[in-house]
Amino acid sequence: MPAPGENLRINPDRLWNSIHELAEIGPGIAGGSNRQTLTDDDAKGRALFQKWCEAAGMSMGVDQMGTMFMTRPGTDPDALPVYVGSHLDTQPTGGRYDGVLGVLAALEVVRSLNDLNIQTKHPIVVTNWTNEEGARFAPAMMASGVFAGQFSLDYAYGRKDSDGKAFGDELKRIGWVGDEQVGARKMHAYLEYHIEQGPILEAEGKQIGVVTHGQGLWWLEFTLTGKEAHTGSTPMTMRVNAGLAMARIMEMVQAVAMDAQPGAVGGVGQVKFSPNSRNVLPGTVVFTVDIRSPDQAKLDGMRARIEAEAAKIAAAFGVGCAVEAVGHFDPVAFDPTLVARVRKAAETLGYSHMDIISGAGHDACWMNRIAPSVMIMCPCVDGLSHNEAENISKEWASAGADVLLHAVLETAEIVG
Ligand code: HGY
Ligand code: MN
Ligand code: MN
Repeated sequence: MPAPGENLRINPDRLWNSIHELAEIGPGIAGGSNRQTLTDDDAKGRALFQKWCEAAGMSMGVDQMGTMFMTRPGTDPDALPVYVGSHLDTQPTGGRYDGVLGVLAALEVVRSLNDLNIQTKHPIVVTNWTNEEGARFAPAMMASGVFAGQFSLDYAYGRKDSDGKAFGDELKRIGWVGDEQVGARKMHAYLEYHIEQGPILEAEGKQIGVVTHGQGLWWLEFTLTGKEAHTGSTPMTMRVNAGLAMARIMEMVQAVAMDAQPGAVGGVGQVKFSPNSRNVLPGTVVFTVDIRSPDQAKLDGMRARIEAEAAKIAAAFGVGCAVEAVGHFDPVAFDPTLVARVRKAAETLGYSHMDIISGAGHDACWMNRIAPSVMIMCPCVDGLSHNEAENISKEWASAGADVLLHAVLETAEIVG
């Protein structure tokens, strides 16, 4: 029986092939992925993942948010399971690896344990969280947020996409409303492997990111109300220009984030003009400001300043201004015991590593509130993510999966 040592590794080709087979479902237009949550492609991807897991001897449970829990039994039925997962939903112009790497590496850990005939005391549960991205239905990390008690099921079911479709209706439409109460499951620990989605590991020449912390986040949705008017015949002095007010607010957000350097980011990724006609000044402009920092005081200070200054900018243009927080979590400190276990696994395997703070949000950020949690990261080319050109090497992918294998084995406790 092999024990966690430098020769205990996953099967790189099998992991890599699974990633690219799944990528054929919900392909993007430039080589990446567009498998948005609760679409027919999401349903197809779920079905393929379920088939693979059941072929690896796992049994499926699904909760009322559609999250998939695939269990490999442990030798002690009373031992709380070790959960290992991430998400299979993608951005509209996402990459092949964001989320997918973590779910399929967790499956690869189970496949490797099967190959090696290794049993563990604790069950292992490979997890696919519904709607991590928050691209179609805000907020991000929605299902894991409900699981961690941050959002009610009703709130989540009522969230609407840009076509006015409700989350609950879409989950029902694709046939993935499970019978388990969300959050009823208890965890011994939660581990998540993910691409860095930033430039640090590649720039530092490190194979493994030992994730000690995660940035906190606010998503502030602004609704500016101007006056619809003709872009040609309305004199400049008579305009109630919500579009111009939005532009000034976006500039201000940039300035606030730059003033908060180092360790802060701020920007806008989504804007909706109404009526969005070329020759009509917008009556309404809705946009979401995304600000993040690992420092709680800095994060909350940026929010306060942005909301105060946005109100002044809107008033100066005679534009109505409403703001709603549609996403939030505080900065996260992951479990020190698990962090040390990840670092030790990288050292045992001879992989270069460094401690890192996660720039992006992940389901682990919510799990960390209810169970000891940790993340492992691998580099990505040019730090690029949420872009179809997102890219990693097979070597990077499998190094992190090897570390995941060892960290999971230490946590789930080998038997025999
Ligand atoms: O927004 C995030 O950080 C994650 O990609 N959902
Ligand atoms: Mn992700
Ligand atoms: Mn993402």
